[in-house]
Amino acid sequence: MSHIKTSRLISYILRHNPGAYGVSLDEHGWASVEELISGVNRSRHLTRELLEYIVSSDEKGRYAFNEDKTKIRANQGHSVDVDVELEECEPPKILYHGTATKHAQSIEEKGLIPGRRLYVHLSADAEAALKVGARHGEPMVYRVDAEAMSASGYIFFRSENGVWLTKAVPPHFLIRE
Ligand code: HQG
Repeated sequence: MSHIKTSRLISYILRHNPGAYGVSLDEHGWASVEELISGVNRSRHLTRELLEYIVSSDEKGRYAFNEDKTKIRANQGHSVDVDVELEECEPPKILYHGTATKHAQSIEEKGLIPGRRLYVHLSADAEAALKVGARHGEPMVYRVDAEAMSASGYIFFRSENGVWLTKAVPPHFLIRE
Protein backbone atom coordinates (compact mmCIF):
# COMPACT_ATOMS: atom_id res chain seq x y z
CA MET A 1 0.00 0.00 0.00
CA SER A 2 2.81 2.38 0.87
CA HIS A 3 4.07 2.05 -2.70
CA ILE A 4 1.09 3.95 -4.14
CA LYS A 5 2.72 7.34 -3.68
CA THR A 6 5.93 6.08 -5.24
CA SER A 7 3.97 4.68 -8.19
CA ARG A 8 2.16 8.01 -8.60
CA LEU A 9 5.50 9.80 -8.68
CA ILE A 10 6.79 7.35 -11.30
CA SER A 11 3.68 8.04 -13.42
CA TYR A 12 4.13 11.76 -13.00
CA ILE A 13 7.77 11.61 -14.09
CA LEU A 14 7.21 9.25 -17.03
CA ARG A 15 4.05 10.91 -18.31
CA HIS A 16 4.24 14.56 -17.42
CA ASN A 17 7.43 16.01 -16.01
CA PRO A 18 10.63 13.97 -16.47
CA GLY A 19 12.84 17.07 -16.53
CA ALA A 20 11.92 18.09 -12.99
CA TYR A 21 13.53 14.85 -11.74
CA GLY A 22 16.56 14.83 -14.03
CA VAL A 23 15.05 12.16 -16.28
CA SER A 24 14.99 12.37 -20.06
CA LEU A 25 12.60 10.52 -22.35
CA ASP A 26 13.48 9.47 -25.87
CA GLU A 27 11.03 9.98 -28.72
CA HIS A 28 9.24 6.73 -27.81
CA GLY A 29 8.81 7.67 -24.18
CA TRP A 30 11.61 5.46 -22.81
CA ALA A 31 13.57 6.60 -19.77
CA SER A 32 16.75 5.02 -18.47
CA VAL A 33 15.90 2.89 -15.43
CA GLU A 34 18.99 4.23 -13.65
CA GLU A 35 17.95 7.82 -14.27
CA LEU A 36 14.42 7.13 -13.10
CA ILE A 37 15.62 5.48 -9.89
CA SER A 38 17.94 8.41 -9.09
CA GLY A 39 15.17 10.89 -9.95
CA VAL A 40 12.59 9.20 -7.71
CA ASN A 41 15.17 9.03 -4.92
CA ARG A 42 15.17 12.82 -4.76
CA SER A 43 11.89 12.55 -2.88
CA ARG A 44 11.09 8.87 -2.19
CA HIS A 45 13.06 5.70 -1.62
CA LEU A 46 13.24 3.45 -4.67
CA THR A 47 15.48 0.47 -5.44
CA ARG A 48 15.59 -1.54 -8.66
CA GLU A 49 13.93 -4.40 -6.81
CA LEU A 50 11.05 -2.24 -5.64
CA LEU A 51 10.65 -0.74 -9.12
CA GLU A 52 10.37 -4.23 -10.60
CA TYR A 53 7.76 -5.09 -7.98
CA ILE A 54 5.77 -1.90 -8.69
CA VAL A 55 5.82 -2.56 -12.45
CA SER A 56 4.81 -6.22 -12.20
CA SER A 57 2.12 -5.69 -9.58
CA ASP A 58 0.54 -2.55 -11.07
CA GLU A 59 -3.19 -3.27 -11.33
CA LYS A 60 -3.55 -1.29 -14.56
CA GLY A 61 -0.28 -2.38 -16.17
CA ARG A 62 0.79 1.25 -16.36
CA TYR A 63 4.49 0.65 -17.07
CA ALA A 64 6.65 -1.45 -19.36
CA PHE A 65 10.34 -2.34 -19.34
CA ASN A 66 12.30 -2.91 -22.52
CA GLU A 67 13.72 -6.38 -23.08
CA ASP A 68 16.89 -6.05 -21.03
CA LYS A 69 15.16 -3.89 -18.39
CA THR A 70 17.50 -0.96 -18.87
CA LYS A 71 14.62 1.28 -19.96
CA ILE A 72 11.11 1.92 -18.73
CA ARG A 73 8.10 3.85 -20.03
CA ALA A 74 4.46 4.51 -19.22
CA ASN A 75 2.13 2.67 -21.59
CA GLN A 76 -0.30 5.60 -21.91
CA GLY A 77 -1.50 8.77 -20.24
CA HIS A 78 1.24 11.16 -21.37
CA SER A 79 1.03 14.91 -21.63
CA VAL A 80 4.65 15.02 -22.84
CA ASP A 81 4.68 14.66 -26.61
CA VAL A 82 6.13 11.18 -27.15
CA ASP A 83 5.21 8.40 -29.57
CA VAL A 84 4.74 5.21 -27.57
CA GLU A 85 4.09 3.27 -30.79
CA LEU A 86 0.40 2.79 -30.06
CA GLU A 87 -1.33 0.09 -31.99
CA GLU A 88 -4.13 1.37 -34.23
CA CYS A 89 -7.14 -0.88 -33.68
CA GLU A 90 -10.75 -1.35 -34.71
CA PRO A 91 -12.67 -0.45 -31.53
CA PRO A 92 -15.55 -2.38 -29.99
CA LYS A 93 -18.98 -0.96 -30.91
CA ILE A 94 -19.27 0.88 -27.63
CA LEU A 95 -16.58 2.41 -25.45
CA TYR A 96 -17.06 4.26 -22.17
CA HIS A 97 -15.71 7.48 -20.71
CA GLY A 98 -16.04 8.29 -17.03
CA THR A 99 -16.07 11.88 -15.90
CA ALA A 100 -17.57 14.12 -13.23
CA THR A 101 -21.04 15.69 -13.49
CA LYS A 102 -19.45 19.16 -13.24
CA HIS A 103 -17.92 18.60 -16.72
CA ALA A 104 -21.16 17.40 -18.38
CA GLN A 105 -22.29 20.73 -19.78
CA SER A 106 -18.96 21.50 -21.37
CA ILE A 107 -18.57 17.93 -22.68
CA GLU A 108 -22.03 18.00 -24.26
CA GLU A 109 -21.13 21.29 -25.97
CA LYS A 110 -17.57 20.58 -27.08
CA GLY A 111 -17.33 16.80 -26.96
CA LEU A 112 -14.49 15.00 -25.21
CA ILE A 113 -11.16 16.77 -25.56
CA PRO A 114 -7.78 15.48 -24.37
CA GLY A 115 -7.05 18.47 -22.14
CA ARG A 116 -3.42 18.29 -21.08
CA ARG A 117 -3.00 14.70 -22.26
CA LEU A 118 -2.28 13.62 -25.83
CA TYR A 119 -5.50 11.59 -26.17
CA VAL A 120 -9.00 11.16 -24.77
CA HIS A 121 -8.98 8.00 -22.62
CA LEU A 122 -11.79 5.47 -23.06
CA SER A 123 -12.41 2.01 -21.69
CA ALA A 124 -14.19 -1.09 -22.91
CA ASP A 125 -15.68 -1.52 -19.47
CA ALA A 126 -18.33 0.79 -17.93
CA GLU A 127 -17.26 -0.15 -14.41
CA ALA A 128 -13.67 0.97 -15.03
CA ALA A 129 -14.97 4.23 -16.54
CA LEU A 130 -17.04 4.90 -13.44
CA LYS A 131 -13.91 4.61 -11.29
CA VAL A 132 -12.02 7.03 -13.52
CA GLY A 133 -14.94 9.47 -13.25
CA ALA A 134 -14.98 9.24 -9.47
CA ARG A 135 -11.44 10.68 -9.36
CA HIS A 136 -12.85 13.98 -10.61
CA GLY A 137 -16.01 14.37 -8.48
CA GLU A 138 -19.53 12.99 -8.63
CA PRO A 139 -19.03 10.34 -11.32
CA MET A 140 -20.99 9.83 -14.51
CA VAL A 141 -20.35 7.73 -17.58
CA TYR A 142 -20.81 8.42 -21.29
CA ARG A 143 -21.23 5.71 -23.87
CA VAL A 144 -19.17 6.48 -26.97
CA ASP A 145 -20.53 5.24 -30.29
CA ALA A 146 -17.12 3.99 -31.37
CA GLU A 147 -18.58 1.98 -34.24
CA ALA A 148 -20.08 5.13 -35.81
CA MET A 149 -16.91 7.11 -35.15
CA SER A 150 -14.79 4.45 -36.78
CA ALA A 151 -17.16 4.32 -39.76
CA SER A 152 -16.72 8.10 -40.07
CA GLY A 153 -12.94 7.74 -40.21
CA TYR A 154 -11.92 8.44 -36.61
CA ILE A 155 -8.85 6.48 -35.55
CA PHE A 156 -8.58 4.50 -32.32
CA PHE A 157 -5.55 3.10 -30.57
CA ARG A 158 -5.31 0.46 -27.90
CA SER A 159 -2.44 0.88 -25.46
CA GLU A 160 -0.30 -2.03 -24.24
CA ASN A 161 -2.40 -2.07 -21.07
CA GLY A 162 -5.78 -2.09 -22.82
CA VAL A 163 -6.80 1.57 -22.60
CA TRP A 164 -8.57 2.92 -25.71
CA LEU A 165 -7.35 6.25 -27.00
CA THR A 166 -8.58 8.67 -29.63
CA LYS A 167 -7.84 12.32 -30.39
CA ALA A 168 -11.32 13.69 -29.61
CA VAL A 169 -14.97 12.64 -29.46
CA PRO A 170 -17.50 15.07 -30.97
CA PRO A 171 -20.68 15.48 -28.87
CA HIS A 172 -23.01 13.66 -31.28
CA PHE A 173 -21.18 10.38 -30.63
CA LEU A 174 -21.86 10.59 -26.89
CA ILE A 175 -24.80 9.15 -24.99
CA ARG A 176 -25.20 9.50 -21.23
CA GLU A 177 -25.30 6.11 -19.53
C1 HQG B 1 -12.71 15.94 -18.83
C2 HQG B 1 -6.23 7.20 -15.48
C3 HQG B 1 -14.74 19.66 -19.78
C4 HQG B 1 -12.60 14.44 -18.81
C5 HQG B 1 -7.49 6.62 -16.06
C6 HQG B 1 -11.80 14.24 -17.53
C7 HQG B 1 -7.46 7.02 -17.50
C8 HQG B 1 -13.74 17.67 -20.26
C9 HQG B 1 -10.87 15.44 -17.52
C10 HQG B 1 -6.45 8.15 -17.57
C11 HQG B 1 -13.99 17.83 -21.63
C12 HQG B 1 -9.46 15.12 -17.92
C13 HQG B 1 -7.06 9.43 -18.04
C14 HQG B 1 -14.67 19.00 -22.04
C15 HQG B 1 -13.00 15.96 -21.36
N1 HQG B 1 -15.03 19.89 -21.10
N2 HQG B 1 -14.11 18.59 -19.34
N3 HQG B 1 -14.97 19.25 -23.34
N4 HQG B 1 -13.52 16.77 -22.29
N5 HQG B 1 -13.13 16.50 -20.12
O1 HQG B 1 -7.16 12.93 -15.84
O2 HQG B 1 -9.84 10.45 -18.75
O3 HQG B 1 -4.84 5.73 -13.14
O4 HQG B 1 -6.66 14.07 -18.06
O5 HQG B 1 -13.89 13.85 -18.73
O6 HQG B 1 -7.53 5.23 -15.92
O7 HQG B 1 -9.93 11.24 -16.33
O8 HQG B 1 -3.62 7.67 -14.13
O9 HQG B 1 -8.26 12.20 -18.01
O10 HQG B 1 -12.63 14.23 -16.41
O11 HQG B 1 -7.10 6.02 -18.35
O12 HQG B 1 -3.12 5.38 -14.90
O13 HQG B 1 -11.41 16.38 -18.47
O14 HQG B 1 -5.93 8.30 -16.25
O15 HQG B 1 -5.17 6.31 -15.53
O16 HQG B 1 -8.87 14.37 -16.90
O17 HQG B 1 -8.04 9.89 -17.11
P1 HQG B 1 -7.65 13.42 -17.15
P2 HQG B 1 -9.14 10.94 -17.53
P3 HQG B 1 -4.14 6.28 -14.36
